[in-house]
Amino acid sequence: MSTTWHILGAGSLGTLWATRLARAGMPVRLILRNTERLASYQAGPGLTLVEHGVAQTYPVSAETPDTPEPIHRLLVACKAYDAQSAIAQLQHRLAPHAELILLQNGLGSQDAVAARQPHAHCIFASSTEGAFRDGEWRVVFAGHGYTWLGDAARPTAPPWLDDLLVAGIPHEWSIDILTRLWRKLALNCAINPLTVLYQCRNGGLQAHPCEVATLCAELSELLDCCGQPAASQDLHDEVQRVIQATAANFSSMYQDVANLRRTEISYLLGYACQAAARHQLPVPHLRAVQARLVEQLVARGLPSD
Ligand code: NAD
Ligand code: KPL
Repeated sequence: MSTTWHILGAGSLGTLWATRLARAGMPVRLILRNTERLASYQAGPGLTLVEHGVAQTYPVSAETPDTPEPIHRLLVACKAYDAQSAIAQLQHRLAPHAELILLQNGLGSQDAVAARQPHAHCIFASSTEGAFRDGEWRVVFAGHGYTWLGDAARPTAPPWLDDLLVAGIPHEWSIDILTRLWRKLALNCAINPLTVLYQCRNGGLQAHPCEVATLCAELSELLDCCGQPAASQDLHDEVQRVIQATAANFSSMYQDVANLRRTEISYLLGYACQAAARHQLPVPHLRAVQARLVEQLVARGLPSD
């Protein structure tokens, strides 16, 4: 019997993973916040995945953090700002050397988790898949993509990647996962905040080429300073390509703000500005964008961290 996939966070990405793993016959258990959420879930037929317009429901098992069984493999699918406290709730259940697969975007939350869980085996992930919830316990698979997984401390791929293969989850083991996470952070820092400030789709940034170029120049210098030269290579070109390729889309940060949801600013622009401060690198444009973004968030009554 293969190891159970415990999934912490039954939101967009957590449901996308849970349904595909369950569909492939893997043992999956969702960990919901409390008995109220568990009762709400158990009152329905399970988790629904909408793919290519077709909805399929899977009766995935669920539990609360208080369930006594030990956890050997935990897919952490919470937002970056919730990851650490959500895992801490499960501290007593984590088996020695449990595997924690961290799906959070940006940087900062992964190190915070790893520092609190020195005996766990933390695997970092960076995903270009896209999903959103269109109802309670329902998720729409909106953008097919790839998930890179890696462990900066261990270059060897774990055998359970076969589960992902069987489940049809496109993935690759990456020996330079930090480079991937930094690169994605830089792309997100160059695009997402400006889409909030200009209230536009990604393509709207084509009207602000100088601002995009200046942010890319500062981000490239920062990546070099942080020992990430591969992540800084041709950053501006890639940012322009992404803006063009996703011109009709609203960035994830734009969508969070539009839906009055907390953003992951601290793990993107906040992390970049803190890293620059550590290296005494002046990044005046990144800081100015951060300040303008914080102002916008506060004006809308959203947390600024
Ligand atoms: P989400 O808000 O849809 O889901 C997070 C879930 O975690 C929510 O259901 C929330 O209730 C749950 N949660 C929070 N604290 C919890 C706790 N203590 N116990 C149990 N559940 C808890 O978020 P998402 O869109 O799935 O994003 C998750 C992460 O993946 C983010 O870092 C995001 O940036 C990243 N990501 C998302 C996508 C996407 O398309 N949605 C794509 C790439 C990366
Ligand atoms: O990842 C993105 C997001 O919206 O979060 C893109 C499309 C790359 C824009 O930064």
